[in-house]
Amino acid sequence: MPTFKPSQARLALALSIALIVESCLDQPSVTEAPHAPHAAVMAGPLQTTAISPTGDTYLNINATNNATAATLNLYTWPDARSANAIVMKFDLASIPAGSTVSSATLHLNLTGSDATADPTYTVTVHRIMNKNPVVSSATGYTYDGSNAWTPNSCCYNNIPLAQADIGAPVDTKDVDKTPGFKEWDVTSLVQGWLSNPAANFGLLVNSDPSKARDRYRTFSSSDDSTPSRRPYLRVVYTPPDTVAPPPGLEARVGRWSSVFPAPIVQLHVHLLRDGTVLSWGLQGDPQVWDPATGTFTPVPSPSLLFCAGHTFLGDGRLLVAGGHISGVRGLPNTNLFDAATRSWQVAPPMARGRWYPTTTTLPDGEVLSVAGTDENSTAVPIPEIWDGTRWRQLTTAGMVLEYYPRNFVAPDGRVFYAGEEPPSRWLDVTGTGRWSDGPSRNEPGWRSYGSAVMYAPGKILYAGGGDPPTNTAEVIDLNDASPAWRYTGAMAYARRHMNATILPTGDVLVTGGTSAPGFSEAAGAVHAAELWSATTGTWTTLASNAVIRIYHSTSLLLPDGRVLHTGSGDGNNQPRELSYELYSPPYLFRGARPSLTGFTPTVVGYGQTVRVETPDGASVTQVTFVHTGSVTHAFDQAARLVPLAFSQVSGGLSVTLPASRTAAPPGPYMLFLVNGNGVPSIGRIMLLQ
Ligand SMILES: [Cu+2]
Repeated sequence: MPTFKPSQARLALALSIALIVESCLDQPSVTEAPHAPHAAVMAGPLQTTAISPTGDTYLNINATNNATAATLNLYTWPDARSANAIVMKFDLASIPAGSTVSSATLHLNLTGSDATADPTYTVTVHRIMNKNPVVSSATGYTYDGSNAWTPNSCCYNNIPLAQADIGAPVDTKDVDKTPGFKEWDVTSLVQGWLSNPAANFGLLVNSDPSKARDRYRTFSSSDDSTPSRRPYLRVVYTPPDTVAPPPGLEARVGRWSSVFPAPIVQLHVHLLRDGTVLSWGLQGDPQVWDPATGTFTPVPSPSLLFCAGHTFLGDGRLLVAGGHISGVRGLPNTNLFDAATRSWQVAPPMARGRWYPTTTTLPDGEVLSVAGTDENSTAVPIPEIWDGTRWRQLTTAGMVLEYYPRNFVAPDGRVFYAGEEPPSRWLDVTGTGRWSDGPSRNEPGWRSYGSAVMYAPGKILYAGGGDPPTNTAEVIDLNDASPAWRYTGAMAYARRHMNATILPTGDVLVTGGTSAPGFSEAAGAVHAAELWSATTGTWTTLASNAVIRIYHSTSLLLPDGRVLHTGSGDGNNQPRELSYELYSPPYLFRGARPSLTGFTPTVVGYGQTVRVETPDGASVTQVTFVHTGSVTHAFDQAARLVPLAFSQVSGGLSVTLPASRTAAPPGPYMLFLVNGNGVPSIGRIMLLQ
């Protein structure tokens, strides 16, 4: 295996820059209307599914059946009358009987609106009762081609539109004219259908009977030629306990959810303090996604955040350093996102622009920003430090590094650069800064677009990367007197553009990426997830996801123990994957999870002891603190795991929070209880300050 010389390395860097060509497709962005969260995530193996209609149509005031139309129409005509109504039917057979439905939402993609100045149109969703319409023949006159919907004179000119055979609205939404998915809460409807399938006659989406004539809204139907625009029902449910099947397949390989639409390519993803997920890509506004409801809410940013660096501050805000001008030209901008207000704050910029920098929260709460290319596409050698108010330069620490360096705070307080190039390095951030040489990895090539995590204080796993990609992985323990890289087990698949995600147990999940040589080749896409055991150093191959996720793919641990896997595209002329998937690791199928009951503080201090209420304290073998993730380009710039000391006390556990700021730099962490079966509780997010 040839060793890279610096000149070759620079050539490789230039080549990879040349290959990073962002696409500028002129497509409307798809957004979803804001929606109030209503269902807490439940304990147990929570399942999420997207159910397509078995049939959909709209009723007009004539005898025409519209079941094969590409649209679903709502129309007011004449004044203050519903001329159209949408009828949809869903088969819930894929949800096991006895499941508990925690939320169900109807998603319809708005494609057209009347041209009046009136911005709103009120759309209601109703249960269909009494008559069971046949979608393929239902019209405004009849429900099945032979029998009247209703004989009464409910409607204009005595024209029935099923208006007498529907229940009260289960949800009412003012639908504005912004194209994209809109949603209605139909939880009660789906709960009713599940408990009594014989009464599932479908639902009716009604026009606004308060408007003047010719107001309308048009949505995509199941016959739309683009699958991602079609309507669906999103159902979150918990199967009955008796269904839990260890030692079944899922207890060994986990389970992937259906594929859900996303309004943007989620190539930067961050778990916020309130359990929601902030994401952005090249095109469209940043979005906040609520895992409890599946809702996306746009949060437009002050400047283009694509290709920035990002990490969390001690106060829980996300700091975003840099951004995108074009090509490899970076903005110097500093933006802060506050989850509490869902708003951005603009802060003083860095000295130079940065495109593809890495930011690292330091033990004292300051933030280091390293590498990237500036406004003129020139590599930025001088690191900068954010002190909470402004940036200062580490003028004696000049070093040109590859994009998105894999940097970590080490136990001695220095910053350890693990790669991508084979020699690792140390950065002393005191004073004006100083670099020193570190040990070289064993893998001779660069681990470009491989993924590295600090899975325990001072302990780093660096897996995959390179071109051609490698399946090897290496570990280093920075607590050793003379730290040295050594090989750990190799993955089943070589990968680059994959993501390593620390799980609550301390094991590391790897998702996505490609095995093929080249910058990002779909032909080599890896769908199987793999799990690395921190105790044995071996890998287990897990279930496979559906979508090709390579360059610009991301993965993020959620508080409920599932992993969000999304992104791919918005660059390198690759397909823009406007979708996400959710992975339930095997631990969610290995019996009951420890429950955290009662209050836990949202802000905690170093060395503090916290009493955690749980009825399952006796079964808990591990308590962990996992930093909330801030992920892009195959690297989480924030996540690390810190094991916590604990003892049994009456009614729960006494947990001691980290005393060391180098082991656990300030910021938001998830507290997990893990039992002897390796099953984690739902995480509680708290700010360590
Ligand atoms: Cu990129």
